[in-house]
Amino acid sequence: MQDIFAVNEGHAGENAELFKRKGVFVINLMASPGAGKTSFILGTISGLRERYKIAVIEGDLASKVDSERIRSQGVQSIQINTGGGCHLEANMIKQAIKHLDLDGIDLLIIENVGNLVCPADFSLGESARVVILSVPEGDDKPLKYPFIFQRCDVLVVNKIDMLELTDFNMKRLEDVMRNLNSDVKILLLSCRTASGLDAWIDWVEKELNREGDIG
Ligand SMILES: Nc1nc2c(ncn2[C@@H]2O[C@H](COP(=O)(O)OP(=O)(O)O)[C@@H](O)[C@H]2O)c(=O)[nH]1
Ligand SMILES: [Mg+2]
Repeated sequence: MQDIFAVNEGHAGENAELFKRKGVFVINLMASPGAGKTSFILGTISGLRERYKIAVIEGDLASKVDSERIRSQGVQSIQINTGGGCHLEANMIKQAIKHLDLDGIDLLIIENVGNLVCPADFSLGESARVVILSVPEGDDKPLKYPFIFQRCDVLVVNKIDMLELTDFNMKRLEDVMRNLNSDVKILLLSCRTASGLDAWIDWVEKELNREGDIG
């Protein structure tokens, strides 16, 4: 396992260097199946597409359903099928980005394979790690799958339109998260109603401008 991680870190470091050189801000988006990753990417596209050039890499075990959803919005999307693999690895991203003109891209969003376990261990060379937890999954998931929640920059709590249908306890979630990851930014969102989308768009835009300053 240590060899596998070391090889992955090597590729991730090379990806990160390339992204930095080309001025691309890269989000590694992780969550369970059905938490709303693709819906979230579509919302992000609608909020930023007029000011920034966006591309998407979709990771799934099989099918090209999600990349077709993205392409239907006129945004470039590359599908990676892992053929059963439960996470993306940096080398897969390295191959996929050969098909992108990074010079023309400001923001690259990578939808990782739906899974709260394995993606946490494999850096892709991203600038930020964003995890989505959706309300129907329950507020206890950070307790049960701590690693992915410990290592994220932003936690998006999606499907807040469903809060009243469940016993999801936001205070309990926030308390657990402060213990696991005191620096995390928590954003509440409904991809269905777009409530909370502005705060997310503001966060990304600040990061994009910061990248521009450095680059
Ligand atoms: N009620 C509600 N449903 C949502 C929300 N976001 C996504 N969904 C639904 O959840 C399902 C899974 O969404 P999808 O974006 O495909 O999730 P993914 O598997 O994580 O990419 C779809 O039926 C979406 O319409 C939300 O904020 N509220
Ligand atoms: Mg999806």
